[in-house]
Amino acid sequence: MNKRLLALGLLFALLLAACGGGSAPSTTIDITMIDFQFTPNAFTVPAGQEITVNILNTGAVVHNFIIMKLGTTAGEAFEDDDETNVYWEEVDIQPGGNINTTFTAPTEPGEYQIVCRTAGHITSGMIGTLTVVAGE
Ligand SMILES: [Cu+2]
Repeated sequence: MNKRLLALGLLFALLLAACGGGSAPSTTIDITMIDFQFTPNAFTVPAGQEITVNILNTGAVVHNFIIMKLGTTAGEAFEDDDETNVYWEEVDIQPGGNINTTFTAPTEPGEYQIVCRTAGHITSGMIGTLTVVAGE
C-alpha cells in the first residue's frame, strides 16, 4: 500500500472513531473495558426500548458496568449509599471475559452516568455517559 492510501485509510479510521458512540440512537451497546476506561464511553439509546449490551473486558482486572439513575452520580467512588441510585448494572466482568445481555432503556430522556464500581476505578477514568433520547 502506498503512503497516500495509508494516510487516507488512517483518516477514515479516525473519522469512524470520532463518530463512534455518537449521536445516532442505537439499540446496541458494544463496549470494551480496559484498565481503566470504557471504550467508547458515550452511548445514545432510544427511551424505553430493549438494549442489547455486548461487554468485553480486555483489561487485567475485574470491571463493572453500572448505569446510575437520572440526576444521580456515584461521585469519586461507588459507596454503599450509591446502591439505591443504580438504574442497571452488570457486575464482575472478569479479565478476558465477555457478557452479552439486555436491559430496558429508561423511559425518561436525559444523560445517565455510567461507572465502574471497583474501588479506585472511577477516579482512574472509568466513567461514561448514556444519553437517552425520546423515540419518534
Ligand atoms: Cu473498572
